Amino acid sequence: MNNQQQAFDQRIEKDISIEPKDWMPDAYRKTLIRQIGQHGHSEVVGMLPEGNWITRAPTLKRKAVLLAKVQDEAGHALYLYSAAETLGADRDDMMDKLIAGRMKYSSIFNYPTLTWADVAAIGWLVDGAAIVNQVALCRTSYGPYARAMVRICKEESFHQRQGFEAMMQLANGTEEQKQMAQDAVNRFWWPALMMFGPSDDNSPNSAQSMQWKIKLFSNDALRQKFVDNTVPQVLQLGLTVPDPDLKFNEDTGHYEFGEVNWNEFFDVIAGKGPCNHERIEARRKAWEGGAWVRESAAVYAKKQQEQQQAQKVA
Ligand code: FAQ
Repeated sequence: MNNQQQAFDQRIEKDISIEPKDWMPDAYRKTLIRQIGQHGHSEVVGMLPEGNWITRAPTLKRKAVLLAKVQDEAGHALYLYSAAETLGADRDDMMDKLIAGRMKYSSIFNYPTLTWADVAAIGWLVDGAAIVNQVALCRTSYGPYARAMVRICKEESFHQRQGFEAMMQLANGTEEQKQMAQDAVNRFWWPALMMFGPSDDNSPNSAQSMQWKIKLFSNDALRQKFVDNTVPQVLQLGLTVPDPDLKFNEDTGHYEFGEVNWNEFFDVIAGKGPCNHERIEARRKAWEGGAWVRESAAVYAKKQQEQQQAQKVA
């Protein structure tokens, strides 16, 4: 084993973060670019299902909150793409791969938001699941990713709370509103559980990512944590979890739950979910339509640089 590899292994062992200029194995770099890039894409594509409701939010207050939330998600993508760039990734290349279907984004954003209650469910359940995963990533071994996560988690917890509050209002509203809330839970419960990825015995990247401390907990461990956190919230709202096998195990202190529909999960990540085509099409249009903005910004930045250099010479 060479000295560089040894130094890297020791840092991982001692929980000392790996920084952009440190030597790292190529496969570690590649795994991080894959995960951070996909995470960034999830934030960007994740703006679409909720963004769809900005013009139809039921009150001015809800509209303002939703606008802020959707903008936060764009900011999260910027932190993440920047973190991926510190590893040598190229943003345009990542975008091209997303649009060509060669880079993934979270399965959850391939489901439609049929009613306002779905927007509340996304805030509460989807951001809730994202937090469980991301709190763990605050201690991930790559420094820029860990630091991005700290900032992102602060905003995600506001998102989760506003979603729960919006859901609470519906659950305590008219019979029709309560039914809307229940329908949204029925639609989003299982897809939220799928966000944690395939089960541990079917997760090809987990073993190596855990050895490198990119992932600190397994997919199943985080899924269990989410279920344990969230079932009491569903019950508090007076709603039910759409899982006939759900039961609390007094001995373990955990909820036992039914089998996720893994066929559905693998279909969705293979591009065959209800909204995959629509989501990628929306991203393609935005990327192509925004080309002139990127070109203008690049020309402006170059001019600024030239001016600064000219001032230095003078
Ligand atoms: N969807 O071997 P594993 C958010 C893929 S942020 C799609 O277990 P890994 C904020 C996986 O990439 C949500 N694909 O993989 C928000 C791999 O494929 P590949 C995003 C999935 O990486 C809220 C293959 O399956 N969060 O929601 C999914 O070790 C509201 C085998 O899987 C993150 O990205 C999935 N659910 O573990 C925004 C967190 N699961 O690449 C707007 C960071 C797995 O080999 C509104 N990422 N795959 O072709 C992670 O923690 C990990 O990447 C996992 C997957 C846990 C997602």
